[in-house]
Amino acid sequence: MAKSAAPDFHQIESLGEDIKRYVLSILGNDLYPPDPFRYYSGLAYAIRERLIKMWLATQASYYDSMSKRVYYLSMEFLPGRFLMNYITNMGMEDGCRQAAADLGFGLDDLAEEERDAGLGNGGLGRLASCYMDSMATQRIPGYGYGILYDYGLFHQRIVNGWQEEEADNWRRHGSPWVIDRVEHLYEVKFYGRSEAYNDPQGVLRYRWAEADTVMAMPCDILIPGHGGKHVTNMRLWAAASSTGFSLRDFNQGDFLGAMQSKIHSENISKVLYPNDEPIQGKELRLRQQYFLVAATLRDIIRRHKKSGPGFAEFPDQVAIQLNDTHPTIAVAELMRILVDEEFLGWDEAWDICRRTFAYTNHTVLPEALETWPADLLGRVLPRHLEIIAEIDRRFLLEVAVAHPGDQVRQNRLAIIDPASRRVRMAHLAIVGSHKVNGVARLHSDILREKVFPEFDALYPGKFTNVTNGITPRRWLLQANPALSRLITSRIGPDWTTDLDRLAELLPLADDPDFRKDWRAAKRENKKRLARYVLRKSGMGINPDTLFDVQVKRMHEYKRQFLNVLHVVTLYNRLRRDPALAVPPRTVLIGGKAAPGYFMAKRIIRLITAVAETVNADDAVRSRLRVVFLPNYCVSQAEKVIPAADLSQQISTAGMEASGTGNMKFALNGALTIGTLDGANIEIMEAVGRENIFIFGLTAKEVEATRAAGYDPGRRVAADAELAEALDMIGRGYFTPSEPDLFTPILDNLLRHGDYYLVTADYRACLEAQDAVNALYLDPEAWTAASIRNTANMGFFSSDRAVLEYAKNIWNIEPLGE
Ligand code: 26R
Repeated sequence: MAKSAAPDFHQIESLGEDIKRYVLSILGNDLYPPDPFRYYSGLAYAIRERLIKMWLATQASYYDSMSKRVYYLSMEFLPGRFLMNYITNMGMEDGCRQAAADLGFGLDDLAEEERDAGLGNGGLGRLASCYMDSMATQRIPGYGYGILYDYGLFHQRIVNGWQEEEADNWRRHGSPWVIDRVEHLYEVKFYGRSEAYNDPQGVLRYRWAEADTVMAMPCDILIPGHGGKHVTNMRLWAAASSTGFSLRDFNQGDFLGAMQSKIHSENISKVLYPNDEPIQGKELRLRQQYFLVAATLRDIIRRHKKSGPGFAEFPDQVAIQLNDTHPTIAVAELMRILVDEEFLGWDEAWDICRRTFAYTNHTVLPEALETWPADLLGRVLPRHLEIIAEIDRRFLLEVAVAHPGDQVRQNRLAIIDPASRRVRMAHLAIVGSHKVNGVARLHSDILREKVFPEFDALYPGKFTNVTNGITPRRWLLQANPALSRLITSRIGPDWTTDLDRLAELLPLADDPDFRKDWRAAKRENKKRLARYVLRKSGMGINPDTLFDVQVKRMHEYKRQFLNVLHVVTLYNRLRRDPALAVPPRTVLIGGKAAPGYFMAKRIIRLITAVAETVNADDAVRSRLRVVFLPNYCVSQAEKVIPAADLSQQISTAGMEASGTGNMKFALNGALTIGTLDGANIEIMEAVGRENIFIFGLTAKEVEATRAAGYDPGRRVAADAELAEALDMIGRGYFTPSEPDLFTPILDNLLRHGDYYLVTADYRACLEAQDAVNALYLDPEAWTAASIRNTANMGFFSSDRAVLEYAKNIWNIEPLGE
């Protein structure tokens, strides 16, 4: 059975005919004139058909092996485009190229027709998608579970220098990758009340009465592993009204009123919340979270029951990973099902729960730790609030045993904060799981030592670390064909599933011919990006300049502002000394700001303003250019990252949990300029201190600096270049018609204590940039360092990461061949 997915599923010969058939029959379109979008869709359906056959074989092998499975619960997935990923993972690239050419198209042009699936905000969602790829490739039996939002993350446009948001109606022109399973609907309840009753034996029980119901429809997206031997399923739920509309209201003549409840239900999967900071008390968000959890647990339990064993064996068959606290209501939901519906005793149910769940934390920003007002939670999910209160009561008894009489500690650890009456989702997740992990070593240390030390003391061994990883298939093999070809020509193809093999490139760093080829690959990628920038923004950039890139969500802690201060300083230096011995530079910055994040939007405006001024200044034109890349997303990252020389990873130390962009850049041979934060530390250890530009305060120093009462004013007064740059921004040098535009940014820095310590790290950042310039002026040395970066990135494969989860957290063995 394991040999089920043999290559004959791929059926390359009939591909061209299949594409035409799909254009005609499924899409109902003429073959002429040959429209690229139609042919992209035709190709997609042809691939989909082949994939479904493989998937059915994979499912059969799961059932045969009776293996334990992992369920990765996430409110966000960020897969990007599918077509090329399917094609490369299934080994169909040559066949597809030929078929496309026979129809008069380039395969890459067809691939450009696809819209990104942007069902996530950033790092957390993209990580989930990398893990799907690795689970499929490493044959770890599992599923991703999430929500099929009608609208993904908004599309960003830049209008007069400002961000504007546009709805991302990503499925408008069809989505060949989504398989609607209309026949498998579940009911999900909301509202109503919890009702006590006596069962026939006279035992007191509870049930959920007078609830509203919403239907959850599963939609599957198949994820093929590399080599095409295994396919993982990502099941995303779409909401549908349970009744269509209320017939009673309709009969009484209230048509709109009748439609109202239908709309209310279907709103649940309407839109992804575009925030990467707290969503305060939004009922719809809570309903989304419960919708995901309730439908998913029903599906898991259905599958468990079908396979035979009872609930005592549940944790031996099922591992559930909570991707941040967003799906944590699952702890209460599983308890509800086991106690209220399956009639297990509390202690037995609780034991099952804890052995089933594990929780990954992705942020230490205090404002991002999720809490829900108990009132709101109790109104939407009445029985769950009771269950959480009971979990809390029993947990606090445990605390009281460990620390008798320490009421203050009990209040600090309580799941329901007695002062604010808010439910602390992280506490519920910690108490309800057997493992809690951070996503980089520093982050996991901070969780244990600073954020949750009392939980760590209470539950020794529960806290652990799994440093994030990225999939080498999408982020090197697919995104960077030039470099992939070169690597494969020297060390063979096995690095794609065994990334440590890249270390075999190390000796080649000393080979001048290899370095020349390496530079040629980078140059090809830079030209590709230059063409893209020209197409999208009409602006020409020069591939023979240093490409200095910062792409990520806009956030104060990520310090795009520090990047701007470097740009302004470099600008000033070049104006003063046009012969300055620095390499010409193109600074590329991209990222979306949460629509309500005032300061992040101002920083975008500052970047576009600086870009306008610098790019219009003939005195520096050929030495410095600044580009804001609109609408940063996965498909754009695939073009930007392989073209970067320098990767900016400059968050305030202690604040970026891990970062994954940092890994993608280094894997593609960019050198990092960064702080000792998140996974940067581990990247430095891997690539070597001499192949990375590290600067700035450490996490411990950040803490001490803040504790000592940092005074940005003194720092600015002592640094003429810093003072000059701030002065220019503050006085409207870059926006003469609106001189006060950036006062709020400056106030944050100079009047409100510079919480993110931009001024504290400024000088160190500039010195690091001096070192960048010096090395770049020596192309041979730069290239050798670039090769050493790629060669040492094996550890950061998501294959390694999911295998760690499987071994240390899920207790799951990968399936054999
Ligand atoms: C509560 C809710 C509004 C919310 C808060 C924070 C929603 C989303 C977030 C974003 C967080 C959880 C996130 O994306 N964190 C990122 O996770 C990446 C993957 O682990 C890390 O690499 C990255 O450092 C971290 O910021």
